[in-house]
Amino acid sequence: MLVFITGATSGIGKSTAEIFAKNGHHLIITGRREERLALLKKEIEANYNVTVSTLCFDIRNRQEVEKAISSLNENNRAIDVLVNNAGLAAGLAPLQNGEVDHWERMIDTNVKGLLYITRIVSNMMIESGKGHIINIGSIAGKEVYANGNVYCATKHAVDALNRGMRIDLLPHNIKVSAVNPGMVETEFSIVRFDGDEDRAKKVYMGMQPLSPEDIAETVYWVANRPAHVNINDVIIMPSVQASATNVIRK
Ligand code: NDP
Ligand code: 8X3
Repeated sequence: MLVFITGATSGIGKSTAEIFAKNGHHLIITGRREERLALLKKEIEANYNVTVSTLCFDIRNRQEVEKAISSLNENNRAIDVLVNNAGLAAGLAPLQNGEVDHWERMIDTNVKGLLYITRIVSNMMIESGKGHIINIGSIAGKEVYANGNVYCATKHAVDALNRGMRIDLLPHNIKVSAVNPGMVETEFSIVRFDGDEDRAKKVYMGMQPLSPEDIAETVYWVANRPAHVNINDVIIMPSVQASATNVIRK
């Protein structure tokens, strides 16, 4: 298979790239941090018998997205699986105090960026007559929590788009699935708190969060069901987390 993963420079996207490569699948990996993309390509190609293409772009910039994907050569155009993973939370504040810049960053990345990619790649899949899109949503797309307002809204949008694109792409033999995690320890909270690593650490204090590998294994499993089976939606949580805000800590 040829697997296109957005946001593969860290966290869930990076682990997803690793598990697909380990199982012999070729990759297209994307992100803004070019050195990390180059390093991951080097590591994967040294360890596994697969090819890795890197595309460095900001998913919020529609022209950059179009230019990057149109640069793919013929061998890299028959994409079997798209993992729409790139995304972020910025800030955790009551709506009335929220920073508009944070809102725009989340909406432009999590919703508009996902749409730009999906518009182009779904048409490539239609041309090849098959495909599978796996959207990384969140528990924040299933419920809302205090101060989560705009991040939750973007992930609710991903949830709606997941269902909408499944209907629209049904006649084209393209499966659409979502994996919605609870707390996963990645760079997510560091990004959310604008680089404040101490505050980010406290998010996972006294509890065992999911690892990015846990999510990658689930994405891999979803992508490898038989042709006649589609997994519509998965919610995956740490065992000590029952909802976005119900967490048992030691
Ligand atoms: P990380 O911060 O570790 O990874 C985020 C990835 O998204 C990076 O590779 C980053 O690449 C990429 N990305 C962010 N903004 C852009 C952009 N503008 N253009 C291109 N790429 C971008 O976080 P996670 O691995 O945790 O997050 C991955 C997904 O999982 C997100 O959609 C997140 O909402 C979701 N999620 C995370 C949970 C968690 O608790 N961690 C729980 C539920 C869902 P770069 O910076 O190089 O551009
Ligand atoms: C990330 C999970 O609960 O921090 O999507 O919003 S949460």
